[in-house]
Parts: sequence; structure tokens; C-alpha cells
Amino acid sequence: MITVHHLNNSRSQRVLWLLEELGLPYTVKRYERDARTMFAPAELRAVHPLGKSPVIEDEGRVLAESGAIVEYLVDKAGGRLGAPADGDDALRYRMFLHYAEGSLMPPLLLKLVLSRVPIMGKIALKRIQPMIDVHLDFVERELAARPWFAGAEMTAADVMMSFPIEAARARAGLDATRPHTLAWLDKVQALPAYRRAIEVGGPYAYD
Ligand SMILES: N[C@@H](CCC(=O)N[C@@H](CS)C(=O)NCC(=O)O)C(=O)O
Repeated sequence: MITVHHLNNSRSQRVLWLLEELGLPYTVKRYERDARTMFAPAELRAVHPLGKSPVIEDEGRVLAESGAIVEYLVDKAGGRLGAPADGDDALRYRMFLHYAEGSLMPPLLLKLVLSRVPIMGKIALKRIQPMIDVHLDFVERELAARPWFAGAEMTAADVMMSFPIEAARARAGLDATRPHTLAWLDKVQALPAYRRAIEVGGPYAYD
């Protein structure tokens, strides 16, 4: 049985969503962020040296890093929600699977960190938002061209993209000026498996 080490308001929410989509059996161990620092509790380091969420345990193995976990779960489910058959869609799938954490999350995280730094943070923030806007414009164009990130069907690439898009709506100016992205997010958040994952994960600030 898979164990998900789930931190509140975190990337592990999308792992719960994927597990619900795939119908794989799992249990959840919960952790709460420190209310002041927002860091994960030290006990998560006992599970994995990085002490970050998500982490899963399965068949005696411990696996960290969302993208690796998502690929592992897709493989375990026989490739369901994995790369589409069409070659171009498959390339999009691969790209967005990496893009979510590799390119889109870093400026969003930087914005969050800088927003907590007085004076110099405010000055630096002015340089970050235009970087984020380039990403959000790119995402909007992609979703104007097709209903899901990798084509006509929902895939695990959508699961990976859910957290940065939710974060962008919460704190980086994603609004009605990018209607295809917002429509995609509304569609995702209405999916039965997504809703079940929210119930399992507990209160989620980005829902
Ligand atoms: N790229 C990693 C990032 C992991 C990460 O930073 N997780 C955050 C939650 S969204 C975390 O554990 N933060 C608490 C901490 O740093 O103490 C992944 O996708 O798994």
C-alpha cells in the first residue's frame, strides 16, 4: 500500500488527486506547516532527508520530488494518464511534466519569498512579475489551442501543472485576463477525483 506524506497547502495535494484519478489504494500521513515560518515539521526529515512534501513510500522504497512520484504512479497504473499516443502530444506531455517544477514554480516561489522581505524585496518584486507574466501568457496560449496541456485528454501533465496554476491565481496575478487558464483550472477543480482528494487532504488554501 502506498503511503503519502501529506503537508497541508502543498504540492502533495496533486499527488492525492492523481492517486484518486488512478484508483490506486493509498493511506495518508499528515503534517502541518509551522504557522509562522510555513516550513514542514522536522518529523518529515525522518522520512526523507530533504524534509519536503510530497514524499511517498511504496514497497519499502521512499520517493521524493513530485515529477518523479507522478511518473512512478503512472507507471504503476500501467501508463494510465501518461504520455498520449500522438507524437506531438507526447512531447507536450513530457515538456509540461518538467516545466511545472523546472520553470514555472521558481519565479512563483521567488515572488512568495520576496514578498516577505521588507524594502529590498519590494524593489526586486518589480522584476519578478514580468517574468511570471511571460509564463502565464505562454500557458494561456497553450490552453487556448487545446483543452488539456498535452492535447485532447487530461493527463498527468495537467496534474503537475495544477499546483503552479493554483499558486499563480492565489498570488501572481492570474485573473480573468487569461480566460483559458482560468477555465482549465475551474474544470480541474470540479473533477470528482480532485474533489475527493480535497476531502482526503483537508483544507486547501488554493481550492
Ligand atoms: N520540487 C519539489 C519541491 C518540494 C517542496 O518544496 N515542497 C514544499 C511544499 S509545496 C515543502 O515541503 N515546503 C516545506 C518546507 O520547505 O519546509 C517537488 O515538486 O516535490
